[in-house]
Amino acid sequence: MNLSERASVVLESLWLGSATKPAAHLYPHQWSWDSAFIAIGNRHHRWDRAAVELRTLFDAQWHNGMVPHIVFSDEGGEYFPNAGFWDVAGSCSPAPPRASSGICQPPVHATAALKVYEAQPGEAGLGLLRDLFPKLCAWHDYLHNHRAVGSDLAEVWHPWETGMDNSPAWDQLLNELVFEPSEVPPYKRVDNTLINSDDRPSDAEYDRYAYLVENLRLVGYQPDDPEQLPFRVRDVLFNSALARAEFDLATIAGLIGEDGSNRASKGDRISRAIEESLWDQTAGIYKSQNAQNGQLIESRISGGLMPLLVPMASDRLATLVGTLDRSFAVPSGDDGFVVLTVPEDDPGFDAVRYWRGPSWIQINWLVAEGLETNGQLDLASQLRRGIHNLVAVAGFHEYFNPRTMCGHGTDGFGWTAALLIDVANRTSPGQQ
Ligand code: 9WN
Repeated sequence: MNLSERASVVLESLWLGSATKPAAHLYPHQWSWDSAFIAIGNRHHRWDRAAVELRTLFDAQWHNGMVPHIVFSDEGGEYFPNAGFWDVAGSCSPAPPRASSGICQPPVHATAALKVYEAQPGEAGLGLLRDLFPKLCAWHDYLHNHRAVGSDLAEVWHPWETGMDNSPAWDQLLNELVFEPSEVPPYKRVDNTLINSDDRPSDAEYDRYAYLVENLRLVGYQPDDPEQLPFRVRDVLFNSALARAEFDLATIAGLIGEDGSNRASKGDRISRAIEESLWDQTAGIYKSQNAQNGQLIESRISGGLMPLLVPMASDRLATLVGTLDRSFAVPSGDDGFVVLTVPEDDPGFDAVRYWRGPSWIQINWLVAEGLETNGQLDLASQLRRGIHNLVAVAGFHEYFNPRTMCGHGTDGFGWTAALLIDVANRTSPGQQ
């Protein structure tokens, strides 16, 4: 069996009937941005599933347009925080249509929908786009109307919304939270009973995650006054994904005969705000902003490369590619490289702990996509080869230490398998 076929077996084993769980035990329900990446992989061999995956996710869309970060499945297993802990039915009015979490994840869905369409650009693809278009518009409008507080950039209100949950970028904000132990609802972790706890966040971090969920639950996850929230970040990855998704939504509009000009102008506005507010010239990288005081968050993390997802001005592009090469790129095989989440010389770097250094395949895939968007075709190919080389040696893990070519976190991971399929379909057939 070649690597792509083995990846298909992984995805098959994770199928829940109408969506794919990210991993068999650690993440046993549907996750928002995982599903987008899984659809991007499935479009090559299981187009039907790619389409169902996106439809199922959007069936759980809230009345205010938010796409929740977890959609709980009856087929799924034990997870913390479970549906009861979020209690969205008891806390929100109107109640969301499905059991879900009360927060969201990076908006990569229009990008995924367009890629799924491109694999089947006939009536089936157009039908999917027609169904998803109003839902994608409502999702993006939720972010503009409820998350862009005094800025064109959307805010995240929990580290889990960034997708890079345990990044050192959030350490200071989490450490500065002021709360009584009684404000942390009782909970029991499951994750550290399933995999090596050295790979996972600490208990002190989980207390803060649980406290932030409780804070949001108390206001039905829809605060009247977001400025009172204790964690508010204008995350660079989240907003770069949104800018790209607006341009992709404009393309979708054109394909189905709708007017997409307002989507493109929203994409322009966000891109401009990223350039104006999130660029750190001295560090040569974009940084997220603490919305409470407007200051940039010091850590250099791979999320700061994501403005590549839209076309950039040539001087910044050259600087950013230099930073990528100097601080993030690690060789992977003889003819490729991959990107770390945190540079090795950063004080927050940890080679194996979740989001504090290792390479994640979806981040690498996004960077390759961004390099291609900006005409850096050789680099994009080397990065895709690096992804392929890493997975070929280490297997379908959740994330990797590229220095040792070892996998970490859980195994049999959904987006690793899916994006391997996508990468293999874009490189020479011999590599599959
Ligand atoms: C919390 C599912 C998710 C990914 C996130 C990743 C991790 C969850 C967790 O797993 O987060 O959402 O329990 O740690 O950080 O990016 O979507 O794969």
